[in-house]
Amino acid sequence: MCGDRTTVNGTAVSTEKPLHKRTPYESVGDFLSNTSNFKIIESTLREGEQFANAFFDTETKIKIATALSDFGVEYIELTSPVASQQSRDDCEAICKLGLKAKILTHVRCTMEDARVACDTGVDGVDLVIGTSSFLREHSHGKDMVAIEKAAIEVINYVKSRGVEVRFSSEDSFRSDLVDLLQLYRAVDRVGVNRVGVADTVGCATPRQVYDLVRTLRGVVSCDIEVHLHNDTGCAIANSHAALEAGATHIDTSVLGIGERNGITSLGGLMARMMVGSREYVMSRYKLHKIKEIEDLVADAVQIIDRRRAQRSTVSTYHSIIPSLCAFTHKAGIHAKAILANPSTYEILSPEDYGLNRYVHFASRLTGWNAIKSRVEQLGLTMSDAQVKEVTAKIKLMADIRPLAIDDTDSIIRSFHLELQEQRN
Ligand code: AKG
Repeated sequence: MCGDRTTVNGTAVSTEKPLHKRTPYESVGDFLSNTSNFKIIESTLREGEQFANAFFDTETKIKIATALSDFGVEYIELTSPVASQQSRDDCEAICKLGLKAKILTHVRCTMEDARVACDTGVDGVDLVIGTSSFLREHSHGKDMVAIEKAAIEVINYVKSRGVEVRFSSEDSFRSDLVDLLQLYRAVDRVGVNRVGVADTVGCATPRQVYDLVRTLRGVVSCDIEVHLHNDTGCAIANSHAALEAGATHIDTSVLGIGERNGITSLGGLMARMMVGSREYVMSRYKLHKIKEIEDLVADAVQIIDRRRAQRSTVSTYHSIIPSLCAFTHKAGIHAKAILANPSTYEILSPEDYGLNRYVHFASRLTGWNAIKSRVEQLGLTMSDAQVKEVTAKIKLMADIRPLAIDDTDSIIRSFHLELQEQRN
């Protein structure tokens, strides 16, 4: 009855909906929907650091974290402190800034990682472990029983440290639904603060996201976070579908940067949510700051030229499908699995596009499996222990400045030379 006037306590009031609230697609509000009640977990400084071109020094991380907190995001997620010494120092430094946003760090679901994470002073720890058969086989080798046991032990530990804890199943959409629900129910029972659903390879459609989150909503009482990759261009639509189904937290990154084609972009999500939830968005987030933040990050990862060509409030870089980096794999755990079986982290094949797969091996996030593969490509021979030693040297250098392929190759070659000299 848009446009009607009615009387409340004797006073005539207009019941007409403001223009921005009217859409031709309005339906009876779903009681599950959180489209006007969600929180943002901003992961530019974690997922975004996994973007092929990203190298954030301490000063840049502090600028980005401060700008995001000022913008209004509720949480800022940082790279694992276990990734490198500088990652740990930066995490501690950001925790000490006293930002309004809560600071999280993202670690593997192990006691070793959780201990280091809790020692940094973060407000919350995001735990992750792969649950699809791809990742169970090629990443960590654990079955569901072992995953549940580890999850409960680590969650209890983080809680005992008085730190907020989230548990996420990597590659949720290619995991067995029954296994997944059983695992989520078990972690909910021990009092996890949030469970995370991850579309790790970007294969899910909005309908599949809606169905899984809605089912999960009936199984757990804790909050539900979603982490949605953009390989098939559905990340923003999937985020909206997740909120409609009852998700409470959405992971974003500025410009959508991340592994391969990245994840839900902060600017894109804001644009989507402004249409149906303008009041909520305007009450929490300083939208007028988004351009400044996008420029800050675009400068830091050197994609400014592309953006200038296509300026928009909806981030454009990762809307190019497949983007230049769609088949680039950077994080240590990704590299290990992708080298064993490309399907672990790819839903599309580079060959179909006439492109090549690239396993990044020159950053602080690089793991020893990627270096082992490079050592082999260079025709050199080293034991696993020696590869781990040279990986530590590469990470040390990568903490200081961005490394080119040649830099990494010369660290490997000179280490190999030293080994040969020791032998002679
Ligand atoms: C992914 O699965 O793509 C991740 O980056 C981890 C997501 C999560 O921790 O929820």
